[in-house]
Amino acid sequence: MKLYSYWRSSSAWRVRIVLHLKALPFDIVPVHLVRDGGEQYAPAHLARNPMAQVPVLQLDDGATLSQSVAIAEYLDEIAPAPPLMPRGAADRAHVRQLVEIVNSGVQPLQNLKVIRAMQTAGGDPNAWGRQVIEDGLAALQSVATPRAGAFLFGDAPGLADAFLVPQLYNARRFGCDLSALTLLTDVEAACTALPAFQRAHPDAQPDAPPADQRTP
Ligand SMILES: N[C@@H](CCC(=O)N[C@@H](CS)C(=O)NCC(=O)O)C(=O)O
Repeated sequence: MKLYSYWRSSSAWRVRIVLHLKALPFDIVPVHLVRDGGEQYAPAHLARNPMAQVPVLQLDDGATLSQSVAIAEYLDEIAPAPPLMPRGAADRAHVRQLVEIVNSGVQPLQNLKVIRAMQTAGGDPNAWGRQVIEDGLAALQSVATPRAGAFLFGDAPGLADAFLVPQLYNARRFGCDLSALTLLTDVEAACTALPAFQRAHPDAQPDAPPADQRTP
């Protein structure tokens, strides 16, 4: 499989976490989201994903999949071990709820396209991004708390954790106050100790620029 990815894309990072948790072999194909106006707008990439976004997973038969939730659930179905979703319907819905708080309630409000549009309109994209992330993560912690263990759901890493960790990275880039979100940062610490999460980190990606050339 090939993963069209950008080192700092939180959505591509989710999929990298899942691929590494499942120990599935894959090659990274970098798509630079900033250089030359953004390689996501190149015709070849638009053919893979008309949304002009990463991630895109190309399967061995050439078929392509976009949308990190769909990709992650596909991977969980073709490679069931270790499972990233619980078994019972109510527990599965609970985990999907956590995933969607990040996937549809936070990240789309602070993605590159929104931030650029807000800059063009003369708004304050940093204040906006900070607010939507702080609000969303507070909600995530509140909903997760009753069923959390060492991870967001129970004591094994799962799909919700793959969405949490990249979002916390974005939160720090926006200067969010995470001091009250101790469940989330404790879970992040548990994730960060795992090799799969370490290998998926932006700094470990082949397209990560040298450390002295990275913007904060
Ligand atoms: N819902 C999509 C979101 C994908 C997304 O927002 N990707 C961002 C990077 S994290 C992107 O490619 N942005 C390019 C742009 O905004 O121009 C998913 O979960 O895969």
